Amino acid sequence: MKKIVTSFLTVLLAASMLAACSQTASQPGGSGDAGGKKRFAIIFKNTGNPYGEKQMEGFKIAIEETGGEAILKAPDQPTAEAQIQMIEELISQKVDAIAVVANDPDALQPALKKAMDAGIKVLSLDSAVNAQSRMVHINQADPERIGRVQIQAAAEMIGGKGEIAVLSATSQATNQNLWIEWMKKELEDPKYKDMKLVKVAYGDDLRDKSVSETEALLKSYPDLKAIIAPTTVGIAAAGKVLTDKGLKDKVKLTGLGLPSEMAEYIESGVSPWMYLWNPVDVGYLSGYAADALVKGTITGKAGEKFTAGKLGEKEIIADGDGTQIMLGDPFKFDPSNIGEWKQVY
Ligand code: RAM
Repeated sequence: MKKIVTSFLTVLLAASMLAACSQTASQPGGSGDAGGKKRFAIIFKNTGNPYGEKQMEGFKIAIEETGGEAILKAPDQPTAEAQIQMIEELISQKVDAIAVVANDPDALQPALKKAMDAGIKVLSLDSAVNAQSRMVHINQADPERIGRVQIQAAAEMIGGKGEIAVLSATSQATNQNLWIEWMKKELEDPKYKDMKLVKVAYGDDLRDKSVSETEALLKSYPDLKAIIAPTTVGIAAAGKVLTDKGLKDKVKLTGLGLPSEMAEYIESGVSPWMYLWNPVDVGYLSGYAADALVKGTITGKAGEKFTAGKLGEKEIIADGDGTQIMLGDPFKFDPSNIGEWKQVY
């Protein structure tokens, strides 16, 4: 019996080695079985986030405009481990580029370095990986402006007085953590001396958790005057909780929201105004940057320029010890324009 099993395993092993060889042979230069097309992967933080879907949609449009094939991925949970597994799979599939919206700034480094060593072009967008793990980062807007403007908005909404809380995404999210750092710097200005940040809560960009974290904030801080949610999932969840509890006039809400999800709360006054950028464009710019990296038009160095389709010419600029490409400025959504924008994204 043992002999039969052993020889069966030997045959199986030989067959799988053959299969592996033929797979490698059919994927010269990494362009694989996409009919000679280059393959560009994007990995978002997690599934179930309409903002992420819009970003991936923009990436796909750009990749198709440039003649490539887009691979859209997102794990169920917003963890680094799940993204590492996806990166490993994409390395073995020999894709040409990987664009990642990181769930952790440092944890993806070994996997992304392995990808770059294998000749795969690596970039991050929206939520960055550290400078060693990428060739370039695609930034939606200046993090300082994004952070400061949210404190300025909350201060205006509550007359510069009272307790405020932040409802964020995950505790490891590079983008939200950077924005929160800038919020704290803005709060150091003496003009905010009567405002107090009592808590940063994490809803993990999961709808139910964001709802329960909002409820917990309201319970723990009965005098809370404002919630700042720098995440589209968080702000929509908080909007629903404040609406359901009839707290519109007691607790103000601002942050970063998707107009299509936030229109009802902007119109009702639960969130007097909020900010965002065009997530489709963040993905689109990333698609063109990935294409330029693969074609060798850019290598990720500051000063290099390329044409990003309908967005026109873009330049790579320094970002700490790495580089980035900036999309634009955060945009303010209020009752005067939300009706128009809710149709767009
Ligand atoms: C959520 C995600 C995303 C962030 C937006 C503002 O959708 O956390 O990364 O950029 O909010």
